[in-house]
Order: sequence, then structure tokens, then C-alpha cells
Amino acid sequence: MAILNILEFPDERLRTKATVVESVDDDLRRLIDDMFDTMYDAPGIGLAATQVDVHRRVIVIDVSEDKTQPLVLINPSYTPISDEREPMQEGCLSVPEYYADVQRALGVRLNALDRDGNPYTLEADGLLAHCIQHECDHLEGVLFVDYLSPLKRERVLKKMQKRHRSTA
Ligand code: GNR
Ligand code: NI
Repeated sequence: MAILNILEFPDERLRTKATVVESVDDDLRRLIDDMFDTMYDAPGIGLAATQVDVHRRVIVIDVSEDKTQPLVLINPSYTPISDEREPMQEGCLSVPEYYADVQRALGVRLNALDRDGNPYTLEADGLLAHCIQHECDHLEGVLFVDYLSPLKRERVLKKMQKRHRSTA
């Protein structure tokens, strides 16, 4: 059990593209347990390995209010269920204290491996669908602030630079 350090924007390591997990073993399960500890401690509803500087395709999610729906996504991929999109206010543990509306697919069909390495499929909408897309973006080095207008992104950058000056 360990709380891992979460990288913060504009740390360039958040731009790393994660590599495919070849074997789901005890070492990986230890990482997953630490990621859950880190996510619940933060607190957040999802965490991608990229955010803790591990560049492998691993995500943990729990959108429940009482920590009862832990989801493990290894080598995830998804397809939108329809062309419908919806905006939702998003935040990110790597961009603390900043929230903005992001348009994403309303529903997605997810394919991934669970913590035993078994494949599963899941259909999601609402918050879970947004979270899946947000976390899969992290594995590609993409952050939700990338979808904002240049002006808004510049404001986020300034805010984060100020934060890092005062907490360094
Ligand atoms: O805690 C989080 N909340 C959230 C809200 C709306 C859409 C996505 C998220 S994910 C975020 C945690 C995080 O940064 N995961 O990468
Ligand atoms: Ni995030």
C-alpha cells in the first residue's frame, strides 16, 4: 500500500505515450493497488498510470460515492456507441483546482483486461463514459486542457506555474 506522487501539468512526462502490458503479474497488481490508494486518497474517480510516471497501459476507476465499484482497465480500447456527444464539467488530478466543460461521446463500449488478465467488455454512459475517455487520453499523453481554447489553456498554464512557484 502506497500513495504515489501525481505529476502535474505542464510536466512533460504527462505527454508520454504508454506501452502495452504484456503480462498481468503480481508486480502489476501491486501497481494497481497503489493506484487505487492514490486515487481514493486524492480523491478522484479515475487515475491513469501515466499520472504516476509509469508509462504502461493501466487505469483504475471508481465513480461510486462509497468506493464500491473499483474498475481495472489494462490495455483498454473503446468505441463510441453513437455519434451523440455531450459536455460535462471535468477536472483532473494532474491539473488541480481547475474545471472546464469537455465534449465527449455520450456512450462508449469498452474492451479491456481485468486485474487477472481476463478480457471484458462494458457499456458505459454519463460520468463513467467521460471518465473512460479522459483516462484513455492520459495513456496517449493527452490532457483535458488540450481541448480548451488557446486563451483558456494559457490561463491554466499561468495558474499552474503560479501554483508550482508557491509550493516548490
Ligand atoms: O477525479 C476526476 N474527476 C473527473 C470528472 C469528470 C471527468 C473526468 C474525471 S477524471 C478525474 C481524475 C483524473 O484526473 N483522472 O485522470
Ligand atoms: Ni486526469
